[in-house]
Amino acid sequence: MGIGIKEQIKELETKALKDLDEAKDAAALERFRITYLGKKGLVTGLMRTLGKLPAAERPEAGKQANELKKRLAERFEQRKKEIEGDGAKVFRGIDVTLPGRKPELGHLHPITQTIQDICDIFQRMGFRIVKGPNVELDYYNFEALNIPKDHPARDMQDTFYISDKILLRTHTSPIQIRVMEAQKPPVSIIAPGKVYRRDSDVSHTPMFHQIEGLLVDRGVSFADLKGTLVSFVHQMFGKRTEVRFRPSFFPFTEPSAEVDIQCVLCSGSGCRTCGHTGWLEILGSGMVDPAVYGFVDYDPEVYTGFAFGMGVERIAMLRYGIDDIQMFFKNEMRFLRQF
Ligand code: 2U9
Repeated sequence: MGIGIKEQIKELETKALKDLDEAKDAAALERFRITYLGKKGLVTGLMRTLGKLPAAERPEAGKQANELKKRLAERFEQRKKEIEGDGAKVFRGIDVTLPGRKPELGHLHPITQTIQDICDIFQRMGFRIVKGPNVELDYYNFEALNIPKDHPARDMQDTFYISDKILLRTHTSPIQIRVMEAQKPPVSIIAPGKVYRRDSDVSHTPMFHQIEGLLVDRGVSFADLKGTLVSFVHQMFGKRTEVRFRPSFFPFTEPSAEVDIQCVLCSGSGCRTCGHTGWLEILGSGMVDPAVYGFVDYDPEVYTGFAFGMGVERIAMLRYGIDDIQMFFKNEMRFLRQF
């Protein structure tokens, strides 16, 4: 096959593809078709010249010319679709006017939202947020909190022990002990975090979240505890919510009180959620037991303080009207999308 014909084919193809790329509308496209692919077009013209080649070169040259015609015809059809598809909006087969795929916007988990809202309230009252290790020493989790060796909470049945002296914290109270060990009063802190207990049924999960608070200074009284917690309840559940303090017992506080609010569902008239009492327990509290001060070297004759603790899942369940705690941990999108 003569070098001449091969080069002619190549040259024709280069020029044709350039013209095709430059064709921007149907009229330019039609001009292209007539110029190159029409009966009197350049490709047909080239094919006619093949007959003049020596017989031995004709088959290969014919094959190449046919392939050129096929390639140009294909590219022509593609370009036609691009231009005709949707006016000038289609570019290389992609309709650029179609609406894009909307990225799914996530949001915070309802438990995280509740933790943030509770912490915000106490932060505005001057409490500082502190964190601590989930894997704790028995000393910080029990001993320093005045929970004696034979206390039922220490039972293997209730606590996840890692070794004799190491465990998964069962409450966030060890955080407060660590802070008191490190600094002298005044102390006013909020300790949010995960806690672990060997419990699992409709109302218990082996891991849940707690928020505890501690305030220690000179002259802190039970009235300060009441004022702080009533203010919290009013900010969290609305300022018309009734609050009541009920005597209770915790090893680390004396005296102790549990805090109830008027049932958020029946407004106090009695329903299944409040056990027909009209009241819902939402947190525990009390004045820090002087025995605890002994462990952190605070003088109980000089300092007094109050502490409180609440389960975040319980608050979130009341707030959103959820009756199964397990829902928070299933990662079901239909559930989570509602918050
Ligand atoms: C120090 C001293 C005292 C924290 C307190 C409670 C009462 C309480 C429970 C609520 C529901 C735990 O999640 S729950 O099961 N907590 O009732 N917590 S007083 O008292 C402290 C903490 C640290 C140094």
